[in-house]
Amino acid sequence: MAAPVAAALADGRPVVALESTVFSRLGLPEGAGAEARRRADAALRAAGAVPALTIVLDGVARVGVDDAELPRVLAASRKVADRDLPVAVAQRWPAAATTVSASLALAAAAGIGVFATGGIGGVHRDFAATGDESADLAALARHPVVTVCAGAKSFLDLGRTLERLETLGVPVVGLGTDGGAFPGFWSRRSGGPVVPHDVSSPEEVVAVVRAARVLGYGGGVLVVTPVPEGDEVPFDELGPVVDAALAEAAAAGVFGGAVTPFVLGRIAAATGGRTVAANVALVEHNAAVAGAIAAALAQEDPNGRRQIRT
Ligand code: PSU
Ligand code: MN
Repeated sequence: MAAPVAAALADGRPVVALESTVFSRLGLPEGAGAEARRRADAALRAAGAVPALTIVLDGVARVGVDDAELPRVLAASRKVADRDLPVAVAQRWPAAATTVSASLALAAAAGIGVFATGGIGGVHRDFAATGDESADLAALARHPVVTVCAGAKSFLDLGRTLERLETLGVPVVGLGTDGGAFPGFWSRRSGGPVVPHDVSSPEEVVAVVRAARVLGYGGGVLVVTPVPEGDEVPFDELGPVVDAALAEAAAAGVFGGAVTPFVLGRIAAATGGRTVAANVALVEHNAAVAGAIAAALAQEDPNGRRQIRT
């Protein structure tokens, strides 16, 4: 664990974990990843929270990196989900970017109660044929961490993703949603699915977390908040672009963990980079929201991290 993260946790000050896949070439084009990381970092610090970026470097699972190590984070070309972590460590992988599921595992192990990402993985549209469902969903249910995201990526089956979260028992709350619409990652709405519950403030998220603990629920809470209005790419416009990208992935025989990076890249190219700008803006916004939640948690209890874990 990085020294500033350990010190903040020991003092009960707010800490927010970040994944690294979204900032790496697997999530965003070069330059945009660096900008997203910088803006997320600044948003967290403005909220009074210490950022804890997770990654595997030289076979060590890291929670928090220093600036000198950032180029290695951004250049990581391999991604690790939670089940890959033991292999990455045992085989001493040089640089492996964490997904949401791996980040949640590391955040929980470190005692960090809040995590920010862009969009979570979910149930893929071709699930019936491939069985492809992101490990992110099970990890959300397993670890006692609040995850802040802009929904799930809209090339997924969002209805089924929400159904799985219900089955897994993960509370899902919307903050600042567009009339209760489930956010569509690059878009504020996603054309149908609604968020199970809305909350009105970070403090209300903390109240949900506290109630969950009192009721004996040991898993995570998912907070969905839409991309800021001026930064979205409207859902109607994205529909055909997403369909074409998925068809290309199928035609190219892309499968497994390679699907998400491939499809993200095709959609970025087809929108002339507008989804990239939206992605950077929503990551920054999610970090600001996560920072506010972590600050509210720490204020409620000087040992905020323990409060969410017990
Ligand atoms: N959100 C983004 N960009 C990304 C991802 C999320 O804005 O690249 C990554 C996350 O790391 C997420 C992963 O956990 O995609 C899901 O991949 P898969 O579908 O293979 O589980
Ligand atoms: Mn998958």
